[in-house]
Amino acid sequence: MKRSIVRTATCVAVGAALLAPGSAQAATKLTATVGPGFTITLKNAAGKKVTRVKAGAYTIVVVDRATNHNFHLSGLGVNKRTGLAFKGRQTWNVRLRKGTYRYVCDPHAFNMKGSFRVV
Ligand SMILES: [Cu+2]
Repeated sequence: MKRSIVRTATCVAVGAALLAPGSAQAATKLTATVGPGFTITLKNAAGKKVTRVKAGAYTIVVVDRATNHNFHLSGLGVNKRTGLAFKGRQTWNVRLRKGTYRYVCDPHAFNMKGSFRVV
């Protein structure tokens, strides 16, 4: 009886340590969307267009809705893209560093593009 109480207390303590702020920073989630029309966007969890974010770990869910468009993100330490013919969802775990990052649809980079600052 006594032993099981000790074990329970240990589990709670370990769980609390994992959730403690700063101990293991969770990645910030962003959503990238391209297509089906000639649109490309990168939004935060609040649904706002990303223009400026803090350096750190990010999980980018890429929703590629067309086989004639792709999503290509590039910047310091990052160069990732979906295949042009690919249609579906991908999840990218990236570390964004200070600087400017750009995203485009490669075949339509002239007007399907965006950028944001990492500070
Ligand atoms: Cu395109």
